[in-house]
Amino acid sequence: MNKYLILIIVGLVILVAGMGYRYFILPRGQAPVITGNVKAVTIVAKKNQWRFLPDQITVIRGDKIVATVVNEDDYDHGLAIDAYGVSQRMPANSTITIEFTVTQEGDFSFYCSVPCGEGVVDGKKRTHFDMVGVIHVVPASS
Ligand SMILES: [Cu+2]
Repeated sequence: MNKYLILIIVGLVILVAGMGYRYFILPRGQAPVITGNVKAVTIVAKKNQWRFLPDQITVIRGDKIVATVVNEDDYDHGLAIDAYGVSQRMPANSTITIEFTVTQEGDFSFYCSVPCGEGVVDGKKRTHFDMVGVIHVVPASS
């Protein structure tokens, strides 16, 4: 048999197996959801506070998140959300925009991905490692 014909048949078998898994085996709750809705959020790295505000964000599963991220500090920070493949440097005194779609339900942490030092805020020591937050992705029906 022609080797190209064999390659095409193998390719078709893989394609059909993938579609079969997606439509017949993968539980409905685990399939990615995309609503097409856009949700704008603003996250601010507060000046000399080593914190993101807000540090708790609730969004609806399937929405596209357009995050305006403000760095008020005179030094760089970063914003990383491992679950959604986001990792972006936030240059000093700047505003950046990050877009991603929250296709899966759950609580996903975000954090500063650039070592940014430490300081004392209201008598308490705060550091780079305190720059964390959570994105709560809830189902559309709740
Ligand atoms: Cu940091």
